[in-house]
Amino acid sequence: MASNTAPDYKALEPIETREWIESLEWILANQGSDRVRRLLEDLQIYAQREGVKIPFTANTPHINTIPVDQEPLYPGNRDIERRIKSVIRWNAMAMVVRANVEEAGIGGHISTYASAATLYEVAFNHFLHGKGEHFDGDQVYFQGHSSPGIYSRAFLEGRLSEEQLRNFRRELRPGGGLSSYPHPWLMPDFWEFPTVSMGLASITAIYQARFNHYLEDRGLHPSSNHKVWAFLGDGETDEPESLGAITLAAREKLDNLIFVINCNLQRLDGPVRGNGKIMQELEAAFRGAGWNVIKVIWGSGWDELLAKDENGLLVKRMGEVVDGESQKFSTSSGAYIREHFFGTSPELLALVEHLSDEQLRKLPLGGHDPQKVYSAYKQAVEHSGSPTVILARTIKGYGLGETGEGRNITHQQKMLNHDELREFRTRFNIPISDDDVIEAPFYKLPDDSPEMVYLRQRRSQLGGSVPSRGVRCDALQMPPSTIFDEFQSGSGERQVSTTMAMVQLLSKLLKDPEIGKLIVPIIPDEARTFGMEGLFRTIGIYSHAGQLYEPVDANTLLYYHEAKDGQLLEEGITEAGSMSSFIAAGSAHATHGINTIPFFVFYSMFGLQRIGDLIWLAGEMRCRGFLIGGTAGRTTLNGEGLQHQDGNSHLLAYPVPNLKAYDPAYAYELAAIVKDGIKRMYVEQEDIFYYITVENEPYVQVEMPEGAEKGILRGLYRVRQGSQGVSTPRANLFGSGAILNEALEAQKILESRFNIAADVWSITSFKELYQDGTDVDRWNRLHPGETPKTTWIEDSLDGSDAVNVIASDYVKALPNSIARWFKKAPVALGTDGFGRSESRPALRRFFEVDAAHIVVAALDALAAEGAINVAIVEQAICHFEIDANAPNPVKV
Ligand SMILES: Cc1ncc(C[n+]2csc(CCOP(=O)(O)OP(=O)(O)O)c2C)c(N)n1
Ligand SMILES: [Mg+2]
Repeated sequence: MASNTAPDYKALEPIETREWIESLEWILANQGSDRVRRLLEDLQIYAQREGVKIPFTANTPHINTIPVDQEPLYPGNRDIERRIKSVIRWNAMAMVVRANVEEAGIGGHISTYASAATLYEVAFNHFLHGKGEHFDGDQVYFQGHSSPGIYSRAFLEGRLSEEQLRNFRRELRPGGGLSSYPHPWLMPDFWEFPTVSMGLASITAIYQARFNHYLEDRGLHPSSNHKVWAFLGDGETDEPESLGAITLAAREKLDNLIFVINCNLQRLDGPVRGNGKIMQELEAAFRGAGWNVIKVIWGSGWDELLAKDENGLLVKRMGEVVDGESQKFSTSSGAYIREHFFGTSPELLALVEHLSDEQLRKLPLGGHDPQKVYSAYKQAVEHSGSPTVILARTIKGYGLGETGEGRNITHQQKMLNHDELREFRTRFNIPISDDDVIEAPFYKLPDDSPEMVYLRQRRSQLGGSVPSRGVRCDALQMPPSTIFDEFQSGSGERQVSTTMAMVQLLSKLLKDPEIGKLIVPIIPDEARTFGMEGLFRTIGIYSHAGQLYEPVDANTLLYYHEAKDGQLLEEGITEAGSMSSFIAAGSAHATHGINTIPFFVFYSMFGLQRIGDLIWLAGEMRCRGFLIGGTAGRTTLNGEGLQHQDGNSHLLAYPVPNLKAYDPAYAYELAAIVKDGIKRMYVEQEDIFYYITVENEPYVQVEMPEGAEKGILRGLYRVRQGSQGVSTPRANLFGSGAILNEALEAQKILESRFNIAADVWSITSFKELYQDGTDVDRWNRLHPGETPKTTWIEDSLDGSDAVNVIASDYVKALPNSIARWFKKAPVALGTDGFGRSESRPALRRFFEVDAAHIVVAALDALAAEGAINVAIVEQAICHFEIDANAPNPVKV
């Protein structure tokens, strides 16, 4: 009788699984792995369509990505390389220890380079290309805190003197010193990329790699096989900029880009992921984004154990240990490792029973094993179609002995005691005697030693030393002045905003046969906001892939035109990414020997405020170019509301030493500033860059007054003189940007209604005036017996006795910062406070920068010195319907 119970499927499972595996085995044997992969994909699609939920995993097992049998032969002499590396390790450590013995608290890092030495040395000996005669070389971003190791190698290569090493972090000493971190401003022949503000190396390296393609695709630079290498810390990857642009790198197929992440599992305070696994987390993120991920976890000593691990228990154990525990194993005895790592199962214990505790303790990690590191680098440079990230497992403070290796305090360690110095010396075999070692002397290999011969030969084969920076391009010729001159005659009746003028000027520059092609317009998804969409068609949007689709607006004049040789970098909504493009283009004079001229146009509120650290980096890196802050001015950008309304950026521009900042009111001011910028940066090769705000309020652009150019550039000039009646009280009204119009209106009111003559002045740059003033003050202070110099403000005002009122669309700190050079302290009007969505007149009334407030401020100043009656001020307040008891806008 047939049973009506269902078959026991559970019991059948092993048979069923076996059958499937056998089928796969047959296909694998007869048709290869590709067919198996496709079959599995088909199965997956089928299952998914039938509603089977397949959990996503972007991870591979926690073992090396490259199987042992696919490792290439190591091409160099490992013994010699180890000896070189040992000496570099020693000097790097000695540099920090000595600096701190001499001057307690001078700082420096030992443990970062100690963990990364093999990662760097394999690269230096086999991969990093210098700037040979016909080759740009690789662009290498060194982890900032590993700088002692990089200096130490340069010392061995004979590029730095012992005195310089002794002066690590003592840059003001006679003979010069070494800056703490990579810094092209301070060491312009050495460092190329400032990296120590964590996260910025990653994003700038990505855009650098993309910019290299851009130059090649546009025919500005011959194609080359140089690579961009970024050495990063695992803790550093928590910075949003570290991972924020990795999808772009994959999308753009940047196979010229290699990240090496030093996974020592530690950051400054402790473990990066005590309760998790940072390498697995990063693997998933990078694989998910489309990168080629190479994990280098285990050193060669583990190979035989993994080969014997037939049932996968060891791999499983490797995968389940959290990083906090791994860190503990890296500092523990062999007995502890045996008990706690392998002791979880008898099979695992059996796997290592032939190894002594000492051998167990010394099982190396992948990032300290040159063979494993070499294999990863080789695969990375040969890989095509996507960027590569190498995740290399190391120990923080490797070689620093029991107190330094893998401890949570290791990041801060600056000193070694005598025993530790001796131990370090012995471990790395440095020929320094017991007595001498306590001084931590620098050690130099004899010039004719096999190590030095090898080192020189390797570097010369790879095209010279790295890092190395230099400017290798000729100055540009100045474009014809007609491009700029036509802005001097004004716009007639037409109302034009400075943004429109900027776009016109840019279009003219783009058409110039000499410099046009060198201009790199960069926009974070705001072309239409600034009226720049015309550029889509005229110069094209850069896309390495060209345009693979017919754009929806193909039948219109200004269609969205992507092209492989497109000139415009339309970056999407990423100010940080756009700024990174600016940095790549703005430093191409040094990196590639090309004078590209970036114009990065953005919402001014999302510039210095949002990406100030990248702008600071651009300064350190001696970048050149124009940052154009569009829709600027807290009351000029009306309607948008508080997040967009910028009244801050000009103040934030103050601290960046080589950034010039201008807030022009008129098209001719703008043209004069850009013209001067091109001359200074590209003809005279000054390492400065520009921040210029432009605004979206249309008004009649007037003609340039005779001889105004000098004042425009220096920050202040007179726009309109008041009537010359000698007896009337006088006022000087200063305006900046669009608020200049309010000052002009105030002038009319003062004269017609109150019979007070006023001169109107345009302040094009508070920063220029401030720098000039402080510079003059300093000189006078240090030259007490000499005729004092005068400031541009004093020269311009020429002893004027008038009262002064300064109004801008920015915070009052700007006018107040220049107050001391006026004969009579100016009244500062500005837009401190959160913005509002409103009309321009309402906003200017609210922030007290409209013509009425300027008039009242001038009258009040005159009343205060007794030139007019107070009642006149009261009448004016009443007449303009100013609510004297309205709250201060900064408080509401
Ligand atoms: C933006 C920023 N924040 C903080 C620091 C301070 N800092 C310097 S090193 C460090 C820890 C670095 O850890 P990791 O990236 O893992 O590098 P490791 O030294 O371990 O290789 C920190 C927090 C910095 N340099 N930059
Ligand atoms: Mg770390």
